[in-house]
Amino acid sequence: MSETSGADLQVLPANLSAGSSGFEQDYRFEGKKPNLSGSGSGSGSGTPDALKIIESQLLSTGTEQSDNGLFKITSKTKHMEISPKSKLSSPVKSVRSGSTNTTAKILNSAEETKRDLTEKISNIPVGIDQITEQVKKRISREGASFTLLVAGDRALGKTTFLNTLFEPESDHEESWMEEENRTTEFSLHQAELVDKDFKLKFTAIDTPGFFDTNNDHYCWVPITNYIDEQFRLHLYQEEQPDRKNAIDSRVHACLYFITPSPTGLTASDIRAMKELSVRVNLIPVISKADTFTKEEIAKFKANARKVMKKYGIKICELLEKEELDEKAFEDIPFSLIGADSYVSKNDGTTVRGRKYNWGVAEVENDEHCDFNKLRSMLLSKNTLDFITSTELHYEKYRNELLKFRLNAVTKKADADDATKFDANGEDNSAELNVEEEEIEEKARVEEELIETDIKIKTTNPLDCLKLISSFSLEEVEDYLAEQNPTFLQKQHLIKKGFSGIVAKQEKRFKEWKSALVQMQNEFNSENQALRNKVLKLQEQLQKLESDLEEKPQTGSETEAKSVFENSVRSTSR
Ligand SMILES: Nc1nc2c(ncn2[C@@H]2O[C@H](COP(=O)(O)OP(=O)(O)OP(=O)(O)O)[C@@H](O)[C@H]2O)c(=O)[nH]1
Ligand SMILES: [Mg+2]
Repeated sequence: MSETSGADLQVLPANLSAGSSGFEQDYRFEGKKPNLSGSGSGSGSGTPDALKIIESQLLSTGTEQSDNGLFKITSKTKHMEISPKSKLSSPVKSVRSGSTNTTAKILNSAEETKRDLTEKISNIPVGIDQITEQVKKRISREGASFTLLVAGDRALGKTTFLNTLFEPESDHEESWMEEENRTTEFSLHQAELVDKDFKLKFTAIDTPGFFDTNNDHYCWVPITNYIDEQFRLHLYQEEQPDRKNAIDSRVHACLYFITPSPTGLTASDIRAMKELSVRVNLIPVISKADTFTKEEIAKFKANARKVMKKYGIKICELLEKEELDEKAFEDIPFSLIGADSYVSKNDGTTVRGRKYNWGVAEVENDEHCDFNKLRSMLLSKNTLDFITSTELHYEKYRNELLKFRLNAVTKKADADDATKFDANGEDNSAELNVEEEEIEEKARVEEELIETDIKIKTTNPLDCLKLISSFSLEEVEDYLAEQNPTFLQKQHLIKKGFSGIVAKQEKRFKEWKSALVQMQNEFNSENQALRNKVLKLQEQLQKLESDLEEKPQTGSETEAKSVFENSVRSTSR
């Protein structure tokens, strides 16, 4: 992964403000100007106070804005009447050492004091309502940061969408087949949006199409790894003594580009969205909506929603809990048309869109696609909801990771105790060797560590912390690397390949062994035949010798005998 400024979104000096009037004038961009102006005819058009809405979201919890611009405190905020109570703290403390009578007296007087103070304070303009003003100021000072990631298969218009959102004019011909237009690595593009005194640091992350990951089954892994890594990074940063320079790179929303296939969602789409939806606010979008008719899009959407429900794919799962306007989700998956250039319509007006013989497919026309709805959801209406719900996703991840570390230590300690001493209490650690079954068992135990609820022996936070720290970060990283699905798949393939080689060699060995046995049998039978021949000859020789001993030998007979003996010897050899 690398961080690039990107050809599309080059960074401009901050003093180069974009636009010349109204909303545009109020924005200053570091990077290309985001397309927030809503110049089209859709519902998102004319959203000059896009960031104001974010600001109001930041302040919306239990507050509302009054006419004079100050913030009233609702019943929720009023609950913060803490000054009278805090003044009571010292009498309450003395109750512990005093008698029952004294306690009753103190409590009565405390009640009276509280009543008096409440009466007084409600008549004095203390200015508690100014807290909201303080919050507003703080948020204005600190701003907010929002990170959006785009994912999906190759050539679905991910980069074009980001360009459309940030509005750079395309300077290249449409030639996506050419290598240079393909996104081959994760690239981060940043822009600072400034609306009056509110700042939003917007980060867009472009990712390579799944086709380029060369692994159809686990196409989603690079994306989920990236999201998890940012959570871990945040967790590690939180543990640092100095967090001043900590960078929050967590992903707040993921736009998933669904393949516009006439047969509906593909298997890769389903697998990828299922994995993404448990980690991040997932917003599925149908790319290249201009390749469908209106009816087809409606049908595609309905079908996609049905399939997602069937497979348990939650759209912005945690965002849904934020008491949102239900309508916000009605159009999901949003249909999108991407175009990084302007075209002229028959009436002479220029719009961002794609020109065809039959007319123009407009990006910012609600009749043509949901670009405006998506933009307003991301950059104005729900920005803060995305940010706050990401905290919940992070909390879930953090909880699981810390629990895992804690449990791993507990289990490791138990396992050490169990394996180090056998039933007789004898140390057998020298005999331990890593067998394949053991590896499988290890994987099973590790799986269990995550899934089962932890039986932590201690509830003391300090002890917990000590235990967690004893499972080193290296061990965590090693474990996570080992659990990476692509790693497991590779491991499985290697194991399978290895087993194949072993089986092949075993077969060859068996064949070779049986051939050897056969050769040995043949040799033995040949040997036996020769031995029989020798025995026969020896018998003949003995017979001849006994015959010779009976009658005197002539010279030629002696010669014949020695020739015969020699031949017998050479045969037996
Ligand atoms: N018809 C149509 N074409 C589109 C649309 N959006 C993008 N395209 C075209 O599709 C091609 C691929 O667009 P990209 O934006 O490069 O797609 P990508 O998803 O970033 O591709 P990778 O980086 O390779 O994964 C380009 O030729 C775009 O002009 C759209 O909404 N409709
Ligand atoms: Mg791309």
